[in-house]
Amino acid sequence: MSGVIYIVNGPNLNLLGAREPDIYGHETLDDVHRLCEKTASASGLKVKFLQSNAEHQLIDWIQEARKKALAIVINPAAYSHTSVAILDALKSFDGIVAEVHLSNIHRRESFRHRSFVSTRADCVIAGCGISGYRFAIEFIAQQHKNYKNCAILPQLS
Ligand code: DHK
Repeated sequence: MSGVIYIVNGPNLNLLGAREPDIYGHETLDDVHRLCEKTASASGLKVKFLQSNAEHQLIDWIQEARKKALAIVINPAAYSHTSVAILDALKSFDGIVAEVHLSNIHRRESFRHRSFVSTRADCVIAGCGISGYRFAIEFIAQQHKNYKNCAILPQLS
């Protein structure tokens, strides 16, 4: 399944549009899904769009991506700031990792300033709202084009 990007969304993002819209905006997770599909297809790529409130489920999807995806776009939501387990799962993934936060976590409470995931991410986008997902996919498409023949890319099944 080459050309697939896993889009992994963490806890409470299922409430996007209804939850603290002054911080996270009025668009829903379905809007994000549509935006991701559209952006990826413009570069001949596909997405597998996922959301869970459970840390173990996010880890299982990241592990699944090891054999199935060329890249992961992840918004770990609150797990960004707490989860060494998600960081470790991402470290087992050889493809491109793009970290997205809808809000600018650096302008918010200090406990949001550190993200464990950032130490593995190839790019980090924060504060751009749902456009952050578009930028992440465009980054991946560009990297994929540049490094298509590079030996460090994972073997895709
Ligand atoms: C989403 C969340 O749910 C928060 O826990 C993070 C992130 C920020 C976001 O901006 O997308 O702190």
